[in-house]
Amino acid sequence: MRFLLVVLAVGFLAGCAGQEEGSPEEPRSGTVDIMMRGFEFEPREVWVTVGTTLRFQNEDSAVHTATADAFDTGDVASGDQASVTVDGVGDIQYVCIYHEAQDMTGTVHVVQG
Ligand SMILES: [Cu+2]
Repeated sequence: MRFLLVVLAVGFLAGCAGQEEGSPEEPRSGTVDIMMRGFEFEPREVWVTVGTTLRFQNEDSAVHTATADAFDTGDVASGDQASVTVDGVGDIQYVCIYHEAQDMTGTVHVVQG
């Protein structure tokens, strides 16, 4: 019985980790939250399907952006959020235009749903 509980707990934790970022096999869809926290995007890399909305939430005191060729949130003030929708398959590299030099960058892998 104890063994079973441990297996369930590990499975639950693995499920949460997968849910957080998705994977090539199990991309996320709907609305996916990406935190702007500590001058980093979190998660830094996500897998989503075409049509997914990315909701960037700024938990820092500094202003951030999430900027790519495919989308641009514009300025996101402290405590604010901004959403963009990805509508094409491919890998999107994005940056915060203010903190790119501090390696505030992220990647969105957009795959067919
Ligand atoms: Cu920034």
